[in-house]
Amino acid sequence: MFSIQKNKILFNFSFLILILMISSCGTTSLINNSNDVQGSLDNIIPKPVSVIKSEGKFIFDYDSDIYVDKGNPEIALIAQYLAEKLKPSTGYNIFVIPAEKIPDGNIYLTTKNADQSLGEEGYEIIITENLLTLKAYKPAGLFRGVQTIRQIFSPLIDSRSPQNIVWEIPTGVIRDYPRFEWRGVMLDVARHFFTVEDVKRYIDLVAYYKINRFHIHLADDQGWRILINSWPNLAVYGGSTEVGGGEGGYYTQSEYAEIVKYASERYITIVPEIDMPGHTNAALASYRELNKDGIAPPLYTGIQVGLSALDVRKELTYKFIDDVIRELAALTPGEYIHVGGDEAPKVDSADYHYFVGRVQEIVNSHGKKMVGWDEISIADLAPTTLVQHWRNKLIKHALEQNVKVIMSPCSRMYMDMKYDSTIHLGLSWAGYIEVQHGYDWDPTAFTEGITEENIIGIEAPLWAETITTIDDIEFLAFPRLPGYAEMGWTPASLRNWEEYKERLAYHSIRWRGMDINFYPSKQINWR
Ligand code: TNX
Repeated sequence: MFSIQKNKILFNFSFLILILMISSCGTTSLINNSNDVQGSLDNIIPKPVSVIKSEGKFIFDYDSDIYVDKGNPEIALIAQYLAEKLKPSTGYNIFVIPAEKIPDGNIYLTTKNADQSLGEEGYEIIITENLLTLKAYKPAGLFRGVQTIRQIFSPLIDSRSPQNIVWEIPTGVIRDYPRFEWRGVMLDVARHFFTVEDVKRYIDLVAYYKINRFHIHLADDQGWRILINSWPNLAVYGGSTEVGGGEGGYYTQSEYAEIVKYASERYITIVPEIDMPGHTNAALASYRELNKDGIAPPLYTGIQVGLSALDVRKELTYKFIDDVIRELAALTPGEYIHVGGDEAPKVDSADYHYFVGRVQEIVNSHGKKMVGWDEISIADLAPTTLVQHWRNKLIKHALEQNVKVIMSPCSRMYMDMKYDSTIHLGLSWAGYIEVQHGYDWDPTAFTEGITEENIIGIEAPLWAETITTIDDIEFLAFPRLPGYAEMGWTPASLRNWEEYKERLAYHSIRWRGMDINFYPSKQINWR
């Protein structure tokens, strides 16, 4: 312990000189107004359930560390994540120290004596002049609380180079927990392929806003993106292109496992989707025996929908689905597998009904619960099945069956819709979605018949017909995504556009620090 502290002093001494040398350039480029450097309890997104401010200040300085409960490696990992987030901008060497007695001047993460009513993801932050304590009943709650800690520091905390400021935070108490259990984003890696690094970056960015589900759309007409050992051509051939004819790509099973692990370290559950019976051209092109007429179609690189369908009356189709779901289920610790089910005009309704029933049985037989888009509502659904609601028509059949709904209405939540007509990226078939239009509504007052108790949560999809890089992902997700995250987390009574847009404005300082390519909407007075 002594040598650690000594190293730290040496390290910080040299760092101090470095900071003095570069301090003037670091800070000024990120902020336009010197007041914006302050730490604050006022600009947290999603807005917490309760924030009580008091008069004092807690200072995190060069000899501050992060303390954790002894004998709890899971908490130590969460603390390490926080330390890594705080190191670049503070320039401090921050240690994670398990201990029973916590010295003043530090951050302390604990599950001891936590209030059970905080639930799986709730947390409390108690900031005194001496200590910043984050308490949660479960580690997931600590992880969510860590995002709040990041956000109550000066917005300069998110920059990647040392900033020469005093890292002070106002004292107070925050008590917080989510409104909905499911707070998701979806990324389409089928229309264009995104690398493991891109996906991890997006996961890390959404974690900042307390998102806890990452739905990954792994197969569509234009590409199959996950290697299935029992049907290797799906990925090797079916993954060899993308919209516009680029080279596409796919994840090996170990790459997929790496994504799952990266997400789980952020308390985010991966929900994989294999879309069927429509949206299956890549599979049909890879195995001619899956086609009704036994003839494989060519690969497809356009953006039309509704062109393909599995042969739902052929037994081999179900052998194929069983193999795919079995391999995917084995790689996926989360409870849910998404089977798409959208836009299958080539399958008549009797056949479609039969198909969804068979697929649901297969998913359940591998120990998973099924999710599908609105269209699956017309089939007989198991009580554990979820329907993802993207447009109006069919959801009433799901409500009659009492299954839970994930809200993703396209006219408000599709992040692939353009902000307005001037935007080069995105589509507009469901309308334009400016930042306010995305934020200023409530999921329980949107579709007739859907009330709070029907809803398990919300999810913001990002389809990838027009996007090809992580910069593009960021441009469509920011600044809309934080608004959806707040809709999923914060009680409806605390959400208000006029107040939200001020908080959002401050986050642009954070985004510049993190190098996020965001859309500078004119609806917001950016900082
Ligand atoms: C509709 S939403 C689709 C997708 C497209 C998207 C483009 C849904 C279930 N199906 O196949 O990519 O529109 O916005």
